[in-house]
Amino acid sequence: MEHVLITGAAGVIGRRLRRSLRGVYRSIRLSDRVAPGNLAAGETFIAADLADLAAVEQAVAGVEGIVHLGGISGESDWPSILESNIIGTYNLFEAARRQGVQRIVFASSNHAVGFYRRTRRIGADVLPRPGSRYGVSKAFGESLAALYGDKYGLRVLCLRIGNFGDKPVDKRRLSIWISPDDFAQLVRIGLEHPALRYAVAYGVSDNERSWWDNEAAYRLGYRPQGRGEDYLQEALAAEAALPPDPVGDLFQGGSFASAEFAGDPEGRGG
Ligand code: 15L
Repeated sequence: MEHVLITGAAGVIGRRLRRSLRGVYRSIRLSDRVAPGNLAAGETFIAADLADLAAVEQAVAGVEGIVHLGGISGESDWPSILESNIIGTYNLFEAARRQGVQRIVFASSNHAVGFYRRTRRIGADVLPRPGSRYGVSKAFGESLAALYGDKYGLRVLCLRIGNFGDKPVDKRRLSIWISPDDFAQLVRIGLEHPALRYAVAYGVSDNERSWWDNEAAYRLGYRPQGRGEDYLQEALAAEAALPPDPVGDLFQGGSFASAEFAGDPEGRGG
């Protein structure tokens, strides 16, 4: 693995990942709609709108691996999700197939399973239970990844990312937080692990309160170093300042699941 493309490189995760991967691969191509101002040695930039298949094909040409972070990273209206996360993700996989790219790390999200209850401990093999239109688009991406893996032989790791950042910022994030270093470790597994074909794993650090059985990642050698509980007091203090969200508190997806929620939560969710 020498030539890698990061889509959505100007976003929060993309900016940190660039730092983590510096010097790891010979060349890193960045794509987004806007250029980052500070290209490092070994980095190049190509503008690409994910909705434009021809532009995406140009962006992926010549790389062996892609980290697909591009698209909308939160809830939005359906036309926007459709364009960026459904059509955009299709374009990315189809362009990769046409250009002979070997591997894709797909940034899925915990919101693909956001309507599981917090009382459940779930593995990566549960049925999708999205808590938002955004979550539906991530479940779609995981299905597309399976199709391109099984039919065309792409090697794909789908990461159901929890919450990426330096530390967990509230109570829910104590369960789902992932550190930038642990995330980079998972990305490298996706780009390099010789036995990887198609897998779904959780993008989460070693959190005591995790709701997820991340055996799929451990089997691939993932050894997370971050521990959400190290930030317990700060996270609980931040939680105290948040408005109450009794429905969100029931479900793993939190406010993504409770937004627009109609009716009684009794008997709802997985
Ligand atoms: C996500 O998928 C989002 O991209 C991120 O912004 C956070 O909101 C995160 O989930 C979360 O669940 O905290």
